[in-house]
Amino acid sequence: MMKLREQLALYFVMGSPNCQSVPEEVVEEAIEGGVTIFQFREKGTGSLEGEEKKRLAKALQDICKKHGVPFVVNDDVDLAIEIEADGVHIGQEDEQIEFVRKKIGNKILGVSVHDVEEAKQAEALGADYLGVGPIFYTTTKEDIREVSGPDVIQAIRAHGLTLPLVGIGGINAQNTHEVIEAGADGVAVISAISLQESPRQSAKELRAIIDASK
Ligand code: 3NM
Repeated sequence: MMKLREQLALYFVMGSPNCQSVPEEVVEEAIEGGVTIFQFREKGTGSLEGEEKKRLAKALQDICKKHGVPFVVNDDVDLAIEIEADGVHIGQEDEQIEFVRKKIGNKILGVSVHDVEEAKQAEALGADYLGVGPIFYTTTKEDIREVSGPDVIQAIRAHGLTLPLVGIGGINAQNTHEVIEAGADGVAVISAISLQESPRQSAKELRAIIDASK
């Protein structure tokens, strides 16, 4: 199996509110284009709940399984355990890292961080990878922190943190190379794939840039 660091190259994050067409089709196309890991993030206006949310999660998980792409659930630790997802991604405001680790055992545990201190703490508490952001301005998420630019990734690396990490927030085909060159193992994107005319073509383009920037 590929190492997590390699699997993080092109991290597609998405839920039904992020799609203009059928979510299953968006994910399938994105993976065919070159997405290497997927996060189900069912949040925001019009997001599904309960059984509907679970149904979509399982459908997207099946697509990921078919292609051998890890399937990660955002925030909802109980759902991740119930459907046997490959991992969980949590923010600073969600359940504590240690507590979640106890619940999920050796599943992948990703943690959102915004600066060097949070990165150090997440590593010490046993995160498997970090999502660092917002690197650039984005309107996809409402409650974002201050935009940091790729410099925060450079700073995290300069402090000796070697944990696999991806940048997130406003990343697209124009600025992906800056994120990789700053020291990220990959980029996490929503709209640069989900809202494009061809998720397949957009993923393919991003993947080529990432591979060329390493
Ligand atoms: N987390 P887009 S920014 C889900 O800063 C998320 O932690 C962020 O969407 C953070 O690729 C963000 O469309 C939104 O900008 C990413």
